[in-house]
Amino acid sequence: MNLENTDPEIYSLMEKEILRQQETINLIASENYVSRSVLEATASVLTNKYSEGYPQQRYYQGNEIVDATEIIAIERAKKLFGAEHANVQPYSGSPANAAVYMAFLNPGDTFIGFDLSCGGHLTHGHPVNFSGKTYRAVNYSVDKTTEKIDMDEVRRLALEHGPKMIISGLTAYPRQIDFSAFQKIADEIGAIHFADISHISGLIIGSVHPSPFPFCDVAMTTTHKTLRGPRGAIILCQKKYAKQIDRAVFPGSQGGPHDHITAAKAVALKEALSPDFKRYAETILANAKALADELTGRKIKLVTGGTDNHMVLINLLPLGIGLGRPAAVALENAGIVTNANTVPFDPSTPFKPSGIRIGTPAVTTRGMRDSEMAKIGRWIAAIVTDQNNLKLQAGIKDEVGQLCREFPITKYIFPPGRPSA
Ligand code: DSN
Repeated sequence: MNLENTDPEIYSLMEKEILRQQETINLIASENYVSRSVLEATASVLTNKYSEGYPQQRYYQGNEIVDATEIIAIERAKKLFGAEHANVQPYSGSPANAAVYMAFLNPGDTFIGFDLSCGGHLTHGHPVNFSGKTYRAVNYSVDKTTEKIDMDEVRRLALEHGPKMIISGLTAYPRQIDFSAFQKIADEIGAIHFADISHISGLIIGSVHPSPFPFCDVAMTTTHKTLRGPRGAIILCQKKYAKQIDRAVFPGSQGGPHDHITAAKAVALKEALSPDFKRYAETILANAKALADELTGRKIKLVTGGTDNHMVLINLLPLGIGLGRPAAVALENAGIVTNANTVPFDPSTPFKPSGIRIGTPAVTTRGMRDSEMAKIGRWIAAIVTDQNNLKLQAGIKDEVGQLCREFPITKYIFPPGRPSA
């Protein structure tokens, strides 16, 4: 590697990161390990190009190869999701959501989105975010007893506020989204239905979660979560909205697309079109259920009592308020990487939340299955119920190291021959 010679400081940090990823169990619900092919495209010479505009309509010369690459990515995205139009240029989820809002709303217009503290995203109308500052955001939450999205509340808010847009989508919610129920409400009031499928697009592709297509007006997915591609996003919409979406992305909110990432998106989309990907999605789900069963069997309280997607939310309130972060730190001490998360109606703050979010996309890519989920569930239960026990954390860290050696990330990411980190 040339980097080793030209910038040993950065090179050595990257080597350390390989080691960190190899030696820890990644349960961050929004992360994954991309394939070597996706990494290769990400690190390609396409990073050298500027290509404002769209295929055959660029503002710079020299875009023959970029055009061909982007067209392949667009066609694969449309085929994969059954969408009429795809824009593959968004840099990531937040800019993509900003473009969708710009396409359909004017500043001050009302939209309805899922409350952050109950499982929605920051860009679904939180007051500190551009979405809550630019538009009039009304948030729906979950039912206090079931902790599931309360569609009656969504309808009531829709009728009361007459939003121009209704967002269905999640970032920390362990149950299926009923896209057809959202559609019915949007149709009733003549609103745009925008499905933010970032977390679950891989599950939708694998047919283990209902799809919002073909009926929703517009959908957005990041490409680096269950979809297992590079960091970025894609907007999918009905043909009648193609122009306004494209104009909202460029020139509305972005400049030149990241062409190396477009190529990597195309590569990931091809991988997702393979039959193997369906098995991958099925296994993500089976692993999440196995993890949830192990935790509930050990008397750990889960938001909604379980899962039917790729994530599990642990509610630590029975142990105390605001214990999410110390629990996440204790787990990391043992080599298990998670994130602290709010639980519905959390009496604490998002910075000191009372839960932990875990997910199975990355461990599934790594090859782990039921029996590994049982082990991991046992370790998590032991650590979160005894958070100050450093000896316990050290003991589990050894076992985690052993498990990680049995499932080297190098097997998936790097070519045979590269020594395990
Ligand atoms: N940060 C992402 C997640 O972890 O869900 C959402 O943008």
